[in-house]
Amino acid sequence: MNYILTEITDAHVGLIRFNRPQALNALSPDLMEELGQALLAFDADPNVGCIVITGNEKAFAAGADIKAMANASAIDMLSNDIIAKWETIRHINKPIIAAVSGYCLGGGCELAMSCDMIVASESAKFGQPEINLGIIPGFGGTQRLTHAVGKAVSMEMVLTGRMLGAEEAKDYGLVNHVTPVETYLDEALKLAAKVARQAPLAARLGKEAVNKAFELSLHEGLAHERRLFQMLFASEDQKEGMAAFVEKRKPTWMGR
Ligand code: DAK
Repeated sequence: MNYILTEITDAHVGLIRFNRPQALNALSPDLMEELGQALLAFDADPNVGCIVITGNEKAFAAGADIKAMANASAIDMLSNDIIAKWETIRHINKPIIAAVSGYCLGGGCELAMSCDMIVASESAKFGQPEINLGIIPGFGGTQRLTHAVGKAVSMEMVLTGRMLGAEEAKDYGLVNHVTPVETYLDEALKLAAKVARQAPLAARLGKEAVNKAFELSLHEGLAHERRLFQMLFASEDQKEGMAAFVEKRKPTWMGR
C-alpha cells in the first residue's frame, strides 16, 4: 500500500490511515483503490470487529483529488471503475468510525458521512466546497448532509461552501463526539473497541437496520428491522447472550 497505512489493534479494531499528507490526503483514484481493498480485507477478517478510518491532525481529507479530476470528461466520471472505488464503503458490513481532525471537505466529508459514526477533534472542519470548483457534491454530499443537518444548513454549505466547525457539527448531529486534537484518535479507537466487543452479528445487523432508516419508509423500515431481529434468534450468540444474563456472567461471542 502506498497511500494508506493499516493495522489491527489488540482490541480487534482495523485501523486505516490516509497517508498523503503533502496533498492534505486528497482522495486520488489510487488511494481510493487501496482504501477499498483494505475495507474489504477487514470486513472479511474475523479478527476485526470494527473499523476506524482516519487522516492526520491537519486533514482527514481535503476532498477527491482535484488535480486528478481537472481534465476528466463526463464519460470518465461515469466510469464504473471510478464509481466502484468510492462505493465499496457502502457494502462493508462491519461498523466503521471516522476519526476526523482538520479539513474534512468535499469527498472527504462525504466519505466521513458514509461511515457509521464520526469522532472529531476540536480543529475539524466539515464542508462541501465543490461550488467553488463549478461543480456540486457527487458522492452523497447533498443527501447525507441534508439528512444529518437539515435543509437550511445543508443548502448554505452546498451553495456557499460554508464550513462547519466541530462543535457546530456535533450540535447538528453530524458528529458523535468532539475531543481535543491530542486525543481524537484514541477516543475513536476506544469507541471502536467498545463496538468490537459486541456480538458481531448483532453489530452488523444493527448497522444495517439503522442505515435502512435513511432509505425506507417507516413501515418498510419497521418490517425490515423485525426480520433482522427475528433472524438473530437463529444465532448462537443470542442463546449465549441471554444465558449469560440469566447466569450472571459475561457472554462469550462466537459470531455465529
Ligand atoms: N485535491 C488535490 N490536491 C489538494 C486538494 C485536493 N482536494 N486539497 C489540497 N490539495 C493540495 C494542494 O494543491 C497543495 O499541494 P501543492 O500545491 O503543495 O502541491 C497541498 O495540498 C496543500 O494545500 P494548500 O496549499 O491549498 O493548503 P492550505 O492550508 O492553504 O489550504 C484547503 C487548505 C483545504 C483550504 C485548500 O487546500 C483547499 O481548498 N483544498 C480543496 C478543497 C476542495 O475543494 N475539496 C473538494 C474537492 S471536489 C465522486 C466521488 C467524490 C467526489 C465527487 C464524485 N463520485 C464517485 C462520482 C468528490 C469531489 C470533491 O471532493
